[in-house]
Amino acid sequence: MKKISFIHAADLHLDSPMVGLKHLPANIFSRVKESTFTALKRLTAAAIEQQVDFVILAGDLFDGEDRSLRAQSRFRTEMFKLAEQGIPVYVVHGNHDHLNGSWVNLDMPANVHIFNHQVETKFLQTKSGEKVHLYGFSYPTRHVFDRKIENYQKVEGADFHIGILHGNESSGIEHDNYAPFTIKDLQEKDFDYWALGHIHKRAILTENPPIIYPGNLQGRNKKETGKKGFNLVDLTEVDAKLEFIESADIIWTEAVIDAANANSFHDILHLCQTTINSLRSDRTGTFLTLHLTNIELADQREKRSLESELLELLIEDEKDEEYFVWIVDIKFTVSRQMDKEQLKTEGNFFEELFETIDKYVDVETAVASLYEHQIGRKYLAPLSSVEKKEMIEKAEKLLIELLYES
Ligand SMILES: [Mn+2]
Repeated sequence: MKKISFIHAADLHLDSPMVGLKHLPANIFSRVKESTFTALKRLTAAAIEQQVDFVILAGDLFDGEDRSLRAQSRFRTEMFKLAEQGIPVYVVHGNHDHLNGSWVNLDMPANVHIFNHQVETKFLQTKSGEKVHLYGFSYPTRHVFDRKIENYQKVEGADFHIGILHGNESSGIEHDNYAPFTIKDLQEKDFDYWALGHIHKRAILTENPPIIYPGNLQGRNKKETGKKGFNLVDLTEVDAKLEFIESADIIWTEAVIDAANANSFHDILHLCQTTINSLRSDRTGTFLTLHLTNIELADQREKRSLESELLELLIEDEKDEEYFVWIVDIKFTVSRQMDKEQLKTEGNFFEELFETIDKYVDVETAVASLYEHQIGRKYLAPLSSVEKKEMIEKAEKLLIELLYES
């Protein structure tokens, strides 16, 4: 049976500046600066270990349109390793490393095949004789809003057809709508695999055929949480086998600690330490955003120590850890009751606000537009008094949070 194996990765963002991480100890800072390259090395090592037929990089290889020399040079070194093994690499450039940027060029070895700015087909015959057509294009400029998908046409004469596309699935509204497409568009092309890039969160849009966002190789900020890596793919004429391989050297994560039962600074410190140790990985560093909620410390001095000293204590022992859990951000929310008492002392406005809320009974009017909506009312049961009370409490909590932020 005909069979190919390859690695599909995207959004390497090599040499990403990792903004907002200035105050790290030197050794952790250099780990971060190095992390996108470490991830790439893990990819090439896996390609060699698995002896894949080829590698696909689906856009945003370089973080900046100037493609720093450091990034190009490191990339080139890794590509030479694959060249020595006879493993070709298929590259499209995306919105970050579009072709209109200006950079000092380092030539890549001949195993690196870069798609030009119009959709084109590249032909590969693998070592075992399978014929593959790869389709793709590189971004000519940063902003590509055209439906490039219309230019992808299956060309007969191959055993496998693989589309490479750096772009946005149209229903996704969180991201720049570059080279938009729908799942149906891709399915209609009758390809065997769609190697997507652009969205940094890993996603399998469909399994048959596989339409895949592998996510980025290394998270770059606190929004890019969780495991990061690439796909090892085995395709046969009848099915596809996907294996996700982790490549990130540092994982971003967040945790919420409910401190409602903590009666002292020491209790809270202990809670945090327990959480930190439970999050420690034995293979990567961890960057943690910590939310401490429902804090009810009555002692003002203990409360001040939370804001001024807790973080220092928690990170002290992490400086020399290879598998550190480093808190990059810590947020405190005091319990609602404490909050109200505190706020009341801050001004008449709050006292009046809470009085108004306590007297508020007319929930029906507030939700009238829902209950009068011709479709909505079919599905809605009348509100119980418990539900009404909950709604008022939630509204109050929301108000307090919004007022606190401002
Ligand atoms: Mn990207």
